[in-house]
Amino acid sequence: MFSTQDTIVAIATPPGRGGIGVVRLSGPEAHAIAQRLITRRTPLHPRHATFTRLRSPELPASFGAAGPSPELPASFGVAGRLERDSNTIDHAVVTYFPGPASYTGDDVVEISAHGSPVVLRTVVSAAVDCGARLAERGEFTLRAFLNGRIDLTQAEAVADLIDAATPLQARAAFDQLEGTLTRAIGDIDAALFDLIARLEASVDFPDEGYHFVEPGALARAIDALLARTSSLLADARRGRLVREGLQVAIVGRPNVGKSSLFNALVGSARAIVTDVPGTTRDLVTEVVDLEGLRVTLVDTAGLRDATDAIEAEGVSRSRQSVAVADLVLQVVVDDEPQNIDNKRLVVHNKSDLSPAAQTTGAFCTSAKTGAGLAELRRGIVAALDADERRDRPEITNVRHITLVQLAHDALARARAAALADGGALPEEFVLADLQTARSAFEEVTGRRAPDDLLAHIFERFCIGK
Ligand SMILES: Nc1nc2c(ncn2[C@@H]2O[C@H](COP(=O)(O)OP(=O)(O)OP(=O)(O)O)[C@@H](O)[C@H]2O)c(=O)[nH]1
Ligand SMILES: [Mg+2]
Repeated sequence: MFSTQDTIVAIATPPGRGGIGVVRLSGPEAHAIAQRLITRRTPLHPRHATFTRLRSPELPASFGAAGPSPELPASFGVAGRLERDSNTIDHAVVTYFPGPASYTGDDVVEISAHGSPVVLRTVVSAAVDCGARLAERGEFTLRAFLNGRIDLTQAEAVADLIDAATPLQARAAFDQLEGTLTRAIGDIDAALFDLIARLEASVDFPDEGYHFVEPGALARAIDALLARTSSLLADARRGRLVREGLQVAIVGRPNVGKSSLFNALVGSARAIVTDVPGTTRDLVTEVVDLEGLRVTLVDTAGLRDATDAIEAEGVSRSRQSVAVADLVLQVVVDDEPQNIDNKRLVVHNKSDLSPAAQTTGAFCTSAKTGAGLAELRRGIVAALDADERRDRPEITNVRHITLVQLAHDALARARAAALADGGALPEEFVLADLQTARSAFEEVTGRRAPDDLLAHIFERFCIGK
């Protein structure tokens, strides 16, 4: 399904305009194609940045008519002579990374031009004219995986690192990219492999009555593996929270200032605020970074007997968001009765109007003046129990967690089988569960990865990654 025989091309920088834009080529023809796109005649020196001009072998008439870049200063002349060739596209810095020591493992050429979508698209289509194919989403990273440069967890870490919304997420993704999870799984897998090999030897020579592994020792060896999977899984909840973030719902009666508080915490006038009770009707969400923690804030419709069908739907959504939230901010303005539970913080808002009305244990804020907001932010982080989450978890991705859990369960079954009937059970029973555990680990790292799994994982990527 996936070929690495052709040469792929894509814009690697984000869409839009910028100082620099990068076009990336990867594949056997990358160097030859790049050479046709630049005016410099000498071959590109590996891993050296080369300043040159980009030219298009078949330039669309419209681009040529507008003139390449009339405003370019003559002092920018490359290779001695300023060619006002109508095929010239831009100046560029071109770097050639010969395989296998490149990002993808193939020959790679990176062309850094000015960050103009028109220029970059022209470079890409010129490369296609020279025989390259447009890259699919994540295809550069997929090639790195297929060429054995990185394993699947590291490829996934690239996407996580690019998507990271908080520094903590970015660090956890970077650790994974550096191979922390690869090593943890690799260690377990090596021990498992050794155990399986010894058991298989016993199975292969049953007549000798020779047991390579004594049941007690077998159970102890499995225990050691179980301890390692347990410690990975202990990290998992925290890991998921770091990766996926937490939900904090802001609820309360109409007009108490929920949307105003939401806007103050988000730092922009995201939600509509009016003095009409029942202003907010739908859920409004925004992701904020609270002391490194990714938090999705949810503003909700005020809770009351709804006056129409739209508001009724809004109120029902408010209730749902409370049910799924990790933490609820209950906003009040007077001493109304509150449901107190451990996932709820009471926030007494409009403190500028009624400073006296203090509820014990409540946060006192004014969305209008900003008073008490810093304390509320700290309170949210503390309530989310964030301190213990500040360490970088080894495992964050649900796919990995599910597979490690599966391996863990299989190991537990293998241990039980090893000890059953005082070790009288044939080794095959233990072996079957150990093999199940092993294939789960292989699926984490991608050593065993069906094409549809790969397609699913790389769909998440952007083009050019
Ligand atoms: N003085 C004062 N006014 C506030 C404060 N917070 C909000 N308000 C005002 O209270 C009114 C209602 O604010 P909203 O933020 O729309 O209230 P809400 O709880 O979202 O209301 P619904 O969406 O209708 O449930 C607006 O006129 C705000 O300007 C505050 O801390 N002090
Ligand atoms: Mg509102």
